[in-house]
Amino acid sequence: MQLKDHIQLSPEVARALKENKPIVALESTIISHGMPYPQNVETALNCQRICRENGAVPATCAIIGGKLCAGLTDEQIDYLGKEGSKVAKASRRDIPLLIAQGRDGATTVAATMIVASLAGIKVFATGGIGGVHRGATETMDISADLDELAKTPVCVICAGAKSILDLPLTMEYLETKGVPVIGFGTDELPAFFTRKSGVKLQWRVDEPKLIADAINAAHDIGYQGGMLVVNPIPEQYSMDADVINAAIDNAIDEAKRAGIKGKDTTPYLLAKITEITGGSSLEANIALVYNNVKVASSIAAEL
Ligand code: PSU
Ligand code: MN
Repeated sequence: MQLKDHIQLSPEVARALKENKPIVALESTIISHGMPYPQNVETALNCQRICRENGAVPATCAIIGGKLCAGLTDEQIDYLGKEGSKVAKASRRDIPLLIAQGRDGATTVAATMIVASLAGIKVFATGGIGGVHRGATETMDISADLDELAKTPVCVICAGAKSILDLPLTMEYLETKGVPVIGFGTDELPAFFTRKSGVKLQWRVDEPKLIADAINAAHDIGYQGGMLVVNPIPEQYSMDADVINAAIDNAIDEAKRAGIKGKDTTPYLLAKITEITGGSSLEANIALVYNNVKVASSIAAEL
């Protein structure tokens, strides 16, 4: 088999690629493992709508029946949301065997970057990326998302990373790996639920056009790796730092006590935080994803 036999583009995505129209990739771990049903499905469908309203074609990515899919039907999105954690969480390391077994996988940021890149999609919007976990000096728990950003030429738009992670160490790691981290209208790394983290950024850009120019330049020169655009949660949805940080500390304690490890850590913490905050963190999470999809669409339109 060849590469094209492993990839399945939706008709809308295939047409947009042929006609060089703006396209935004979207991930599916956030659907199956990042949010509860039915908010996960509602959010995924709304992301697609927001893309279209902003002139871009949405390409929600997943592995379905062993195919690397860019562009899903509403039924497939509903399936990924309803099945939830029964669907494999698919990161880079899981791709070959899921294909070989003809199985389904909800793709993480790392795996979605791989699918997007193979399909020829340059821009990808999500909520938050994985990173260096707190205590990583002991556990070595560092998300494969970070190494993917150093390898695969896709620009990821996110709201920074949750402080379930060690944000200063995450930035150090990205610096070592040579990943451009660009603040969209900010000098500071946003902390997902809040607009500030205290971690300064090297680059601030206020116009989508300049980011698009940088993406084009990177592709022109065959630059290895992607870029990370960090876009703060809109003011009116940002959470009280003390409230959310207490919830996060609490969730991390519970994860430790329950002995959660490896790929289960992030989904466990996300669910716990939603539970502890009585859903208010989920509302903020959804709002910031929509905002990222909007910015990603405007970047894709300028390519
Ligand atoms: N952070 C979030 N929401 C998410 C994730 C991270 O705020 O849904 C998901 C993304 O799919 C990300 C993955 O790529 O978790 C990272 O998992 P890990 O830390 O196991 O690499
Ligand atoms: Mn991990």
